[in-house]
Amino acid sequence: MKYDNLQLSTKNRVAQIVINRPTALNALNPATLKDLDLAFKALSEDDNVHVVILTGAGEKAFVAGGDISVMQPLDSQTASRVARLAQRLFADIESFPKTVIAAINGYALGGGCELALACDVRIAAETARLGQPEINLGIIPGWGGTQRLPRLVGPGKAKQMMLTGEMVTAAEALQIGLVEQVVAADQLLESAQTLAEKIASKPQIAVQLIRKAVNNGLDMPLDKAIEYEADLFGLCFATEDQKEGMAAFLEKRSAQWKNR
Ligand code: DAK
Repeated sequence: MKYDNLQLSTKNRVAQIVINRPTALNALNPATLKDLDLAFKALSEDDNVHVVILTGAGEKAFVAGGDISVMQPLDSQTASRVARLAQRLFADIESFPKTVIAAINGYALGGGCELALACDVRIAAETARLGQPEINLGIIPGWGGTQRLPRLVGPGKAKQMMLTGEMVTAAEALQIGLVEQVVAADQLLESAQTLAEKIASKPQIAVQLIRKAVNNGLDMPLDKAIEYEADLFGLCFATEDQKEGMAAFLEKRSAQWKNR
C-alpha cells in the first residue's frame, strides 16, 4: 500500500514508519493522521512484524506538532471532534498489539511529543528537542499530553513544561524520564533497530502481556493492579513458550520460541 505522507519498510520482523512531510517539519495534518491510522491497521494484521519503529523524515524534526494552519480556523465543536479522532489513534498506538518505539530524530513538539508519549519506548537523538508549546498558541495539549506526560515525568515537571511551553533537550528529557535512551544522531535508527530486534526475538505473548499489565495497571488502584498482574501471569502458563522457556533453562540450552 502507498501512503502520501509516510514511508513504510520492514526488516527482520521490525517495521519502520517514517512520517514524511519534511517541508512542514512533519506536522500532523488530517491526511497524515489518516495514513498513520491505515498503516497501524495494516501492521496489526502482519504476522511478520513484531515491533514498529516510528520516526520522522529528515534531520530536523520527528513531528513539530499538529498542523497549525489546519487548526487555526477551527471552531470549538470541530476542534473537540478532531481532538477525539487523533486521541483515538494515539490510544490505538498505545494499545497496539505489537511494541512501538519512537525514534525521535529532532523536534517532538505538541502533538509530536504526544505521539511519542503514546509509544512504549522513546529513543532520542542528542539533537532532539521535546516540548508542549501549545500554551504559546493559546491552547492546551489536546492529544493526551495533559494525561500521559504527568504519568511519565510526574505532575510537577509536566506542569512546568506545559505552563512555560519551553522545550527540553534530549539530555534533560533523559534525566526526567521523558525518553529512555539518548544516542548520537547518526546512530539513532541503528540503535532503535537493535532494540526493536531484541524485543522481537523475545516470546511475543509475554511481551504483549507485559505491555498490557503496565498500561492497564497504571490506571488501577495498586491492589487491583496486582490482582490483574496475577491473572496475566497465570495466562503465561497456558502458552507453549512458558513450557519451552523453562525446559530450555533446565536443559541448559537456548529457547526456541513459537509465539504460541
Ligand atoms: N504546523 C504547520 N507548519 C509547521 C509547523 C506546525 N506545527 N511547524 C513548523 N511548520 C512549518 C513552518 O511553518 C515552516 O513552513 P514554511 O514557512 O517553510 O512554509 C516550516 O515548517 C519550517 O519551520 P520554521 O521555518 O519555523 O523552522 P525553524 O527552524 O525556524 O523553527 C520550530 C522550528 C519547530 C521551532 C518552529 O517551526 C515551531 O515553533 N513550530 C511550531 C511548533 C508548535 O507550536 N507545534 C504545535 C503545537 S500545537 C487538534 C488538537 C491538538 C493538536 C492539533 C489539532 N485538533 C483538535 C484539530 C495539536 C496541537 C499541537 O501540536
